[in-house]
Amino acid sequence: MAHRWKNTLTHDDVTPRSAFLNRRQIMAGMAGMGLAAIAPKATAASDLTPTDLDVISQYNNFYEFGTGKEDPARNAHRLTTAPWTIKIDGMVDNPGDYDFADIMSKMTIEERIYRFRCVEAWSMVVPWNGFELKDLLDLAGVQSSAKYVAFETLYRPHEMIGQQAPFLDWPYVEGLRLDEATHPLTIMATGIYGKDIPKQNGAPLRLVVPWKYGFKSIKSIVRITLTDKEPPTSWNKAAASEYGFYSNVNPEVSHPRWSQASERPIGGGLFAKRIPTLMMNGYEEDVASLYEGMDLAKNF
Ligand SMILES: Nc1nc2c(c(=O)[nH]1)N[C@H]1C(S)=C(S)[C@@H](COP(=O)(O)O)O[C@H]1N2
Ligand SMILES: [Mo]
Repeated sequence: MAHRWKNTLTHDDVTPRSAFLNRRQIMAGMAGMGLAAIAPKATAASDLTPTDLDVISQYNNFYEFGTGKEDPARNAHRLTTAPWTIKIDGMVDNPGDYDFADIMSKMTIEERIYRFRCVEAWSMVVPWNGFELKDLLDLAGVQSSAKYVAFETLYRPHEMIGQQAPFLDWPYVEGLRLDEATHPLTIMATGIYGKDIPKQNGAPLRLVVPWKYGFKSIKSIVRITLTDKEPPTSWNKAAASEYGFYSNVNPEVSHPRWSQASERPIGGGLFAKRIPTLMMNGYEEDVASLYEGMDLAKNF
């Protein structure tokens, strides 16, 4: 494989689920023989066994539909996702309203199996389908003055009923530096497990930046703006001392209220133990060069 992210495997190729379950069952047997100490290896951080779809789609953060982990699955059915338009504006040659279906007809959809690490210290492995954000930005024609990309989620309180309460300053906004946005690991996800992305996971398209904490991966995007200024981001506006602009996964920099050294795999079942968190969520080799010379403890 020339590039790890140009991954042509499907989720069935990466440790088939049945084999994973068998290994667990074998270990359940060993536990009875006093060998339980080896069991945590089943969920080593290098394990890219995709999390089950029912877990990925029923344990969510999407405050537009409520703050509980089960609220999005319960409430997101209200969201209308077709037609869907994404405004691309700012420092681009071709500003305008881009129709989602039209974008999809032009993009190459790939599968990317990524670790997903929330700042709350839980994680999953998600088999996303989507396209590189760079390909969409190329359609818009980024001008050389642009340094950052700003993103905005839909604001539609009668469908996104969480927006009727001031949980956050709506609409949800996020941002990336342009070189982060055009990195080949950065995708717009439009599916999971080969099906349309569930509404609670950010239909019809959401950002996925696998080396950053999950809150950077903004859902249900309606606007993308190219700018020369660092854009405001929702969690930084809510608590600047806790959530910075960069938000790269970093086991060495604690959240003011908890350690980031380890994480809890969601849906891991009987033997799920906390696993060590990897620098840049395991993508350090691919992206560390973007941050050369930067103090990542200060620029958190
Ligand atoms: N618009 C919007 N995007 C969002 C959020 C949100 O509340 N609203 N939550 C973020 C957080 S904190 C996380 S961890 C991920 C969760 O994605 P998932 O539910 O698909 O696992 O979405 C991110 N994107
Ligand atoms: Mo999160």
